[in-house]
Amino acid sequence: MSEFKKTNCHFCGYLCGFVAEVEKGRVIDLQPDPTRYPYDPRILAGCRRWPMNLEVLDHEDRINYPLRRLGERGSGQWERVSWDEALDDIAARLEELRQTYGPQTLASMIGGPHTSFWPLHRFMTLFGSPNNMGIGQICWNPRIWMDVLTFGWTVEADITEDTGCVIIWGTNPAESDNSMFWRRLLEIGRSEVPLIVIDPRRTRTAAAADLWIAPKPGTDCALALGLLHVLIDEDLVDHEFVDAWCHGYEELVAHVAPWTPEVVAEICDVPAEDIRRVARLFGSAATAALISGRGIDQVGESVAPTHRAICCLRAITGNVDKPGSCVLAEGSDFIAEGDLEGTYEHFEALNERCLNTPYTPLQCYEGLAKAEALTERLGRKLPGRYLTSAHPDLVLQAMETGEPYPVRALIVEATNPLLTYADTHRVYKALKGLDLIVVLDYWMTPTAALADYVLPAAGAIERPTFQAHGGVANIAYGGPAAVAPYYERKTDYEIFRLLGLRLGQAEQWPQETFEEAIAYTLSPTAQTWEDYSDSGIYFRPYGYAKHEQLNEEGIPQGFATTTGKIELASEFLPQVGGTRLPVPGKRRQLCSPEFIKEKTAEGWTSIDLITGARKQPYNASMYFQNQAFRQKSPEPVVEMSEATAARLGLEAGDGVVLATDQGEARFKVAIVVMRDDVINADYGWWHPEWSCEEPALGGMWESNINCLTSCSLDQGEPMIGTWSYNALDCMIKKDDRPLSWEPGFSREA
Ligand SMILES: Nc1nc2c(c(=O)[nH]1)N[C@H]1C(S)=C(S)[C@@H](COP(=O)(O)OP(=O)(O)OC[C@H]3O[C@@H](n4cnc5c(=O)[nH]c(N)nc54)[C@H](O)[C@@H]3O)O[C@H]1N2
Ligand SMILES: Nc1nc2c(c(=O)[nH]1)N[C@H]1C(S)=C(S)[C@@H](COP(=O)(O)OP(=O)(O)OC[C@H]3O[C@@H](n4cnc5c(=O)[nH]c(N)nc54)[C@H](O)[C@@H]3O)O[C@H]1N2
Ligand code: SF4
Ligand SMILES: [Mo]
Repeated sequence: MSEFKKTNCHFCGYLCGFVAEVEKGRVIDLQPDPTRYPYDPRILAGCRRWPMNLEVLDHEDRINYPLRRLGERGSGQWERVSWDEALDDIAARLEELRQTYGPQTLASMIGGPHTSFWPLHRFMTLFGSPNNMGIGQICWNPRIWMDVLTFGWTVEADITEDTGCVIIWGTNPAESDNSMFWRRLLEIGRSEVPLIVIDPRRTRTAAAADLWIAPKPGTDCALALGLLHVLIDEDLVDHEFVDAWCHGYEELVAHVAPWTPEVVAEICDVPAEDIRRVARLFGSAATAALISGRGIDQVGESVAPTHRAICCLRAITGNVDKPGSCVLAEGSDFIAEGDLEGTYEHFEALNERCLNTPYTPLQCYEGLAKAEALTERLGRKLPGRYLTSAHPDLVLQAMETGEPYPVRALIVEATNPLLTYADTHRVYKALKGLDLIVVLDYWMTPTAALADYVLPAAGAIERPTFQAHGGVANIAYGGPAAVAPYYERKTDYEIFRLLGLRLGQAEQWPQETFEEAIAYTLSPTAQTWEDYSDSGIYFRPYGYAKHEQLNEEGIPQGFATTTGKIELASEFLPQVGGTRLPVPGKRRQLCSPEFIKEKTAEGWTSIDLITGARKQPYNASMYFQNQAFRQKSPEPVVEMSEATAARLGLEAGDGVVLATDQGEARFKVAIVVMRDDVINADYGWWHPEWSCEEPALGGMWESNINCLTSCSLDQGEPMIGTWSYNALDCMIKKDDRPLSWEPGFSREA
């Protein structure tokens, strides 16, 4: 007899609902669930990943039992141990290290939003360490910071019938976000509403647009300043809104005066007339929306000013919190991650040990406290652990040198840092020197291969899901597990809880299962776990013009900023080393002059580089196990325009090697439509079918673009510490050596 259970796919952040047919605790079939958010047949038809759920549940390469290292680190020799053996030993070793070096000796690494990270963060908090690393400086957070400090909270695009113009800036939802949002953009592209895409590559999103602007990478701040100049010059400003709700308009006017379209055209290498056209389309629409992404999140020094300038574009055109523009999210009704993590409760201890403080005065506990003092006025809690996450340059340094204190242990959850963190050689060396590494993953990865323990994580379908975006919006989606985890896998929550119980944290983990923890998270709301499981979503529609709502004293609540208004000129940022108004930063230089000279003499050419632009079907270093995907996209590629290829003497399919001071990686050339002065290299490539032991580490040294990148603070953004994966430089040369991805390649040859 089979049963039918609701559950969710988690192969992307969209978490589509499914119905699983379950027999004797095993899923025998899985079908889309039309009754639950966010069902859309077009999305499922366009998604190549979901059928993989069944295969992955019981894939022969999955890790099913706790593994303990035998032999040298990386030697690939493991023994299966029981959970008790593994957790008792890990806890004992962590306790010993804590006694010797203090709790800050434990660091952690996380990746993209593959799971709920607050259980790890809670564990770290209670252990006493602030040293969680991850996406805190490069994915999502720079935008959160600048939105919060300009508007008092985060903003989201609200594309409705009212929307009269859309700008998509440095994001390519056609590949990165196969969701309703992309479907909506396609409709906009076909309608009368102008759709503008700003991207050095002619992406599928750009192809759907009315206007494609391709600035030189990393010049977006100048472009935004140029747009502001035109809006002001041509009086496309919503004066009523600006007078009532914006602070520092006159300062902004003076600031952008020199940024004429002609000046900006020179910097960005786009026609001045295009800059005027974009400004006119955006400024003359009654309502306009603007969405940005990774293309401007990961550009080092310029990240904060670019986001600030974009905030100003929305504000002076009045496109804030009105239907069809960009709306302020609301704090969550359910318990926010900041509270689940215990960050605020243990603030003092974490702050004392925080490595970031003097280096990145915003991305640290002191910066968080200053921002929190503003947002708490409207009762909103920031996801503290992301916004304070430790800078990898500093943590790696503490691993390498023991300064300012030794970091000797590492927990790695849902990330593959040897492929996805900057400067692979450095990460590799640092990991090799540690006393204890614990990895939680589904698979043996190159990173897991270096661990002392690999713990088998339960995936979607086997665990409940609750995607809450750090609690910066009043929405969460997901649903229940269809089955108990297969074999001896456990949910990430349970693993951290069981470890916590062994380290004196018993009282802080009252909920035994992740399901109970989610039910507790929902407890302040009217929705129960059962309601949530049934509908697949917690959502309360947001209101508009919330700044006009009257507070208890009968005056409009305004914006949760220093001045209560939208801060075009920031009163806050100078307190943390920033400027009142956006000023573009310098670009990251990965190649030293000596290196360029030496390589040039050897026949290499210098060229601009962007990395990791999203493509289906892979996701960072994931899904390379899928044979159908591998057939469809068999080789790591570097994209370039036809003119660039001709200039470099290359043709489609040629092998090339890219290099910087940090290292090298090899790719195949693909010819696409994009700017002529830049190339785009894939990221995440390794061979899951090879064994992960040293020295091959799953083949990850060959085509790993992060062998070239760097997270060093010296050229990072000074308040947050953002490093660059875009707007980079590298050297390139043709390389005829066969790549291991080619058919017939033999490892022995
Ligand atoms: N298939 C797939 N989907 C994913 C992921 C994945 O790995 N694979 N990862 C997920 C994650 S972690 C994230 S953060 C999101 C990111 O999702 P997006 O923000 O949509 O990221 P990308 O698709 O890389 O789009 C960034 C775009 O910026 C452009 N760009 C690069 N440099 C510049 C620049 O200097 N200026 C401008 N204006 N544009 C620039 C690139 O050409 C690229 O098209 O995607 C998520 N979705
Ligand atoms: N050069 C370059 N580097 C980049 C980027 C870029 O564009 N260019 N993008 C950056 C960005 S935005 C991001 S977000 C990161 C992404 O970086 P990562 O998140 O490190 O990348 P993934 O390859 O998705 O690694 C996820 C790992 O987690 C495992 N996993 C998945 N789900 C779970 C789970 O529920 N529990 C556990 N325990 N494990 C799980 C997977 O098996 C996989 O090994 O990369 C960053 N690095
Ligand atoms: S769109 Fe994302 S969540 Fe939905 S089925 Fe595809 S991979 Fe899964
Ligand atoms: Mo990301």
